[in-house]
Amino acid sequence: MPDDPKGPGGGNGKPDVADPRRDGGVATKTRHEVARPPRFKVLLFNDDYTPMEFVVMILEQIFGKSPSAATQIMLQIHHGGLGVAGVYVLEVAETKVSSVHQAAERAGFPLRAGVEKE
Ligand code: TYC
Repeated sequence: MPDDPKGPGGGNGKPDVADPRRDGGVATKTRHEVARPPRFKVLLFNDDYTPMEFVVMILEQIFGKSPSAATQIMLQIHHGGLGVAGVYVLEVAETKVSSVHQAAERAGFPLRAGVEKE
């Protein structure tokens, strides 16, 4: 194959940011690590009415916890008022919260969840 006459930038007129020498003239540091998006805890809150077994089931089915981890987290919530069900990027965390509320409402329990920045 002959050299691409458009050059390394691909000829689309945009600065070739992948090459730190062709960053469009903006002062940048050479990147050694990939950017890490912020993480968010999904919290579950205690209440007086949701059965323990239901919370354990939620922790297993929605948060992928083992039966023993789910039981430990449920007991932490029961005794401490709240607990961390998992840590995710924001969009995933918000989807988990919606799944918890949907399952709880469907079952007629007042279980509540929320998101907190790590
Ligand atoms: N406190 C509830 C009970 O005694 C159990 C429970 C645990 C409820 C955790 C919610 O997030 C919760 N049945």
